[in-house]
Amino acid sequence: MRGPATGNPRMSNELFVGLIGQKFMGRAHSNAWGQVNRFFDLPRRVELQAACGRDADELAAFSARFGWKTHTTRWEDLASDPKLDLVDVATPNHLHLAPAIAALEAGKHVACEKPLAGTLGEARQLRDAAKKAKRSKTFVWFNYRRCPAVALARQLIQEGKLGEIHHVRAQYLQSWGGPDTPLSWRFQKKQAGSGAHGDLNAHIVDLARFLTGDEIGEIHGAVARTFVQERGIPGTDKKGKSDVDDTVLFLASFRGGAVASFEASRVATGHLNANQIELNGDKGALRFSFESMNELWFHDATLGPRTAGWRRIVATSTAGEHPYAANWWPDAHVLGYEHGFTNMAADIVRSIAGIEPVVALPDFADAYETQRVLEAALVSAKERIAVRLSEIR
Ligand code: NAI
Ligand code: SOE
Repeated sequence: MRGPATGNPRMSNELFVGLIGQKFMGRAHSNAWGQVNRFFDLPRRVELQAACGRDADELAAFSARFGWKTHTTRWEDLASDPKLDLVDVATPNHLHLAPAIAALEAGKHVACEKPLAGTLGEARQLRDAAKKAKRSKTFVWFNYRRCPAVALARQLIQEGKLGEIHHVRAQYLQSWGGPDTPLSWRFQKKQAGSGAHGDLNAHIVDLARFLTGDEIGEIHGAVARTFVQERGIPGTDKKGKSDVDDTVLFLASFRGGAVASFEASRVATGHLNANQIELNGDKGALRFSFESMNELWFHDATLGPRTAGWRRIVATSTAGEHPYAANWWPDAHVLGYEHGFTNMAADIVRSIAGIEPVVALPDFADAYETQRVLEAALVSAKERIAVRLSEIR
């Protein structure tokens, strides 16, 4: 059965998905779409219908491995395929805009990788296109929201366990960006938009907004540095310009009054994937670190100084009703990186069917707010000034 090329995405027992991107995120998303009906009871069965990637030689093997029915090297084929209900965009940042807008204009739901775009201008176009495509739903793969420990933190904060939040401190520290790392799209401003900032600060700004439920009102100061100016071009003995930041740090305050610090780096020697956040309120505090992703640390200050202290919660207990726990393994048979994506795929399918996700899903409008914060920090670093978010549209 063929659906309309424009208008309302079909509601049926299947959800036909097309994916653009066959490398890192292509693999993570393929795994999530392939696993989701095995672990979640959902109103629709995901069909891995069409995969798209630039590398024709690898694409056939990729499609066969992950179970995609068809494949193409032209992303335009996905946007125009009437069978598809949802197009999943997992390409470099400069290649989110065109496929996502084409898919929205064809009446499809769109799931797009983070950051929403490399630039604020492109992110705005995506937000506006999503608003115009009234029947389509949009999603952005801020996957860390769906680590059970992070989703639990959100629930505890909503229940008031932290009271009034005063401090948020977030870091995303990696160390793969030294001078020996060859040039790729990730180091080129035209393709990536920015470096560690859009790549890593995007995640922790999203986490901070998600966890607090508050919006950042002002950036007080920021610093951006590029330590490595040129890198080897793969397959040649030449070097090319590496023109994105390697690290960006900034201070901010939330509209509700909390103050925050953010730090993203690709040259933080000693750290591999230290995505970590701590929130301190007048009743308690929470902290999460992705390298121990099943754990949430909670300090309940209402217990008083005699017994209060940091408690380690292994956030995978079915009896404890930890988010997503019942869909996976017995208590503390811990989850990994890929489960965050599968949990998100489940919430996307639910959301398309009109069912509430376990915790809030970011759409293009939401991810645009994160992009405004990123832009404000860049302006702050460039101009050496404080920047109010109301100045960034
Ligand atoms: P990658 O470089 O590993 O893969 C990019 C893919 O895009 C390749 O399969 C390539 O064939 C495809 N591609 C490039 N140009 C194309 C074109 N014109 N037509 C069709 N396909 C094309 O990149 P990676 O790491 O998968 O990143 C992709 C996106 O995912 C980026 O926006 C990145 O920021 C985001 N990302 C998100 C992560 C998360 O935690 N949510 C983790 C890693 C990346
Ligand atoms: C590389 O820095 C990277 O893969 C990012 O692109 C992802 O968004 C992050 O989740 C892990 O690190």
